[in-house]
Amino acid sequence: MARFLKASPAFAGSRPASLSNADAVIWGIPTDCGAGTGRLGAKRGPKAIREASRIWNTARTSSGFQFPDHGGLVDLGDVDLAGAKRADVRRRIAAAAPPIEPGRLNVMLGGDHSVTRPVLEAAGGRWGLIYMDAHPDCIDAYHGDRDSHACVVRRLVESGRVDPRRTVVLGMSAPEAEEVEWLAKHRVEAITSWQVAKTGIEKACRRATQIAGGGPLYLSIDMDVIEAGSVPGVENPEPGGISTREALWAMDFFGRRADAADLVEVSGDADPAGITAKTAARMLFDLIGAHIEQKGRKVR
Ligand SMILES: [Mn+2]
Repeated sequence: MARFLKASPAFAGSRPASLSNADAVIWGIPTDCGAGTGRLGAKRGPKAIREASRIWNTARTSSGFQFPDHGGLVDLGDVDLAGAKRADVRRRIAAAAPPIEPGRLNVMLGGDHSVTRPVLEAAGGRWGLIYMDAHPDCIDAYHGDRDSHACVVRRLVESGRVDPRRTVVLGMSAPEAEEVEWLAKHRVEAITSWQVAKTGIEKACRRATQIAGGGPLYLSIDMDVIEAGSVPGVENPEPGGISTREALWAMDFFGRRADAADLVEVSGDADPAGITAKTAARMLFDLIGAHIEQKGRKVR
């Protein structure tokens, strides 16, 4: 069985090229099997984001870097989940996940946030984690479900795949009491959206890298980290998040530092005017563009 289904359209700026010499690889996991705390539709996220990426004629970052004509961004398409039951989804992700190689930024498009866990589990090793999310996702069980997208960070720490000493939640605005307690107990730092407003996004990003860097670094972005009014098309919109401009600045910063990333929770069903998908596409330009730009500088 094919592990990937070709994406149509592919992400803007991508080229059909071999994975072995790509600067970055993008791939999608179209599922919302771990969702259910709000509105569904994350399974249509990868398609919505790819379509939005093609609205502009030029693939260009907010800082002004234009994707090269022969850039090494490869879009593998979406993991084939046709007919997959929930238990199969994790197996199919594990079988399909492209290996994470040094110097080749690995970018996964969700899907609901539960897909981050099988991706990191397939990657092996022990990771530092920057988790950009309004929610710290460390509930023990959401209505009895331990595989819910509300439990991701807790499961990753328990399995040892993520080092709690090198984990930071960035842009938190809506934790549950149980989560605040868990974060304190495991000494996982959370930089709230209020702290970002107070001291600025640059300081927050530097602090996050200081905590999570110094080893393999994974960046996980839930679109609900951004203020609800700017990204209404997410499963759980939260007022009071970071701004779109702050999120874009963070992409430029982390694109130069992360080994792998994901962007999740764009709900294809609840995105009036497509603004959430368009914002996600621009964030990915900035993240991937920063990586390619920096790599080009190193070669020269
Ligand atoms: Mn969230």
